[in-house]
Amino acid sequence: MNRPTITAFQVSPDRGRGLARDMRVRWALEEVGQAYDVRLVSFEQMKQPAHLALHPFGQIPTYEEGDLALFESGSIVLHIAEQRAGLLLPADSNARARVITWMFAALNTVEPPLVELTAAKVFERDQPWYGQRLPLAFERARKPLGDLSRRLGDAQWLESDAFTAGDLMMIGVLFRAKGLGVVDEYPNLSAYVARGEARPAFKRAFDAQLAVFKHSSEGA
Ligand SMILES: N[C@@H](CCC(=O)N[C@@H](CS)C(=O)NCC(=O)O)C(=O)O
Repeated sequence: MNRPTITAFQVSPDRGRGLARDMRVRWALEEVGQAYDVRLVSFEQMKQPAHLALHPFGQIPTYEEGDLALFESGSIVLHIAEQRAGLLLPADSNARARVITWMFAALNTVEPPLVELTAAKVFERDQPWYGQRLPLAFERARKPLGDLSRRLGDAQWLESDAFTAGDLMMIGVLFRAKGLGVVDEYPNLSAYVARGEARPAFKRAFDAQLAVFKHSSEGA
């Protein structure tokens, strides 16, 4: 693999709490032991043609490696996992398909209502219908979380005894939602997230994104 370059916020609105989606890409790179470079972009730069050529929706993260340019954290993590077979994706093709299924479940089933709940709590607070909307948003987030909690049960990881890209993506999604006060209604999910956070690769990724924020705020 050529050394990749990813993009991240120049000044992350989360103040280095690891909530921006470059975190899961950094984590995957750390898990497979791939060194990488980071290009920091401002909100203004993200909407300029140069960045839009890489990311049609004007967001981070992006991923460049030789001739390849990717956007979407799920696609990027899958690509990284595929480059180093056996580390984040099992060799057996059925097991691999199951892991990829969990990646889709994380991004397609679990994350959307959590993003909606975040939007409700953060951006809709001043709306006259906020009081009615909030409980609905909580209920919608609880449905997939409750189902996931039942499925995970007492298991360490989703598919087998080994941590996979499915866990990385699911924990990446749940980790972002920790502050919403809904994931912690499910103690086994909180413990699952904590197991992910305890991984040395997670810590290295977290520290790297925090260092960017500290550096940017020192310069401000
Ligand atoms: N589905 C995309 C979502 C990317 C996304 O929402 N990125 C956020 C940061 S976490 C962003 O760039 N926000 C700035 C903006 O939309 O202007 C992914 O998973 O990569």
